[in-house]
Amino acid sequence: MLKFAKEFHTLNYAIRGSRDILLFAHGRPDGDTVGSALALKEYLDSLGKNVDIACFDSLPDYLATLSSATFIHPDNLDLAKYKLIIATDSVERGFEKILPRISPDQVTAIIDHHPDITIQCDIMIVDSSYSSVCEMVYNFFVANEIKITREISTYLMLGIIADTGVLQHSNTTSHVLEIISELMKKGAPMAKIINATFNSKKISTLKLWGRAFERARINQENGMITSVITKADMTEFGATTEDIAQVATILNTVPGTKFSLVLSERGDGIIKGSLRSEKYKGVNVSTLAAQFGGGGHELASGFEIKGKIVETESGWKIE
Ligand SMILES: [Mn+2]
Repeated sequence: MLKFAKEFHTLNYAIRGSRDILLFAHGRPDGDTVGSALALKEYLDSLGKNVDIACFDSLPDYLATLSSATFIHPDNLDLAKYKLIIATDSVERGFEKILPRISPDQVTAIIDHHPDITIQCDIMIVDSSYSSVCEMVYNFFVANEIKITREISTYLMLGIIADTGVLQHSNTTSHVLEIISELMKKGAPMAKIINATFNSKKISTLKLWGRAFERARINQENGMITSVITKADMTEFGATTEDIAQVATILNTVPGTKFSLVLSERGDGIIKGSLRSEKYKGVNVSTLAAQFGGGGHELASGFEIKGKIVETESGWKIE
């Protein structure tokens, strides 16, 4: 039997019984939170529901070719009017701020594939063995025998392509490839999705990457490849935090390294550490992230610390 079959049925029952439904996408939205929210919205629209998507940030520019959806800041919504609220992907990036404003007679649901989720909702569909929330939402559609339209297939593929790094990360299971095949049959434009998410690079991105790659150093003792990105770099190239996202993944491809660490300044004195590894390298980066109060997956995790990145004669250091 399909995992979460019971929860998927309960969620669909709640959907059918609610007229006003709110979907919640996490802050600094990525392809998975966007794709899963938009796929669900397509379905809810087809049922004639009143649906809004709440997010603390707007839809990123690079996804504008795939959707013209509007994300609404939660402060601009009457949260009390929604009978059902569904949060998708990495829900501890904003949803925890919404929950205290929800009354007990509203139904809440989480669909997430991040480990160590601590918030509690009425319907919990959380399992870190999935590649993406879009994979889980695909299973939701299958469990409820919901028709997967071309639009739904496009949005689901977006999330899977984004979270598997175009089917390259170790979370690309045979089941993921079966789903991709099904979504292609339904009309999902795979090349267009890959172009939108990975293949088109702004000049600001390339310049920032160039700077980060130039600074990369390998520690021969532990196999760590590391680099830093300062606030000044971001300003110089007009780069956004989205431009940083793939640096750690690319550094991790250098032969002979065991894992990558990219430290980037995010303003307000916060430095974000992004860690990546690969299964065959035998390093669990989530334990490293945990040492700095962070978390995530075995092969992709992160943490935040307070400080500033400063260049010294012997290299970079955190003050
Ligand atoms: Mn995800």
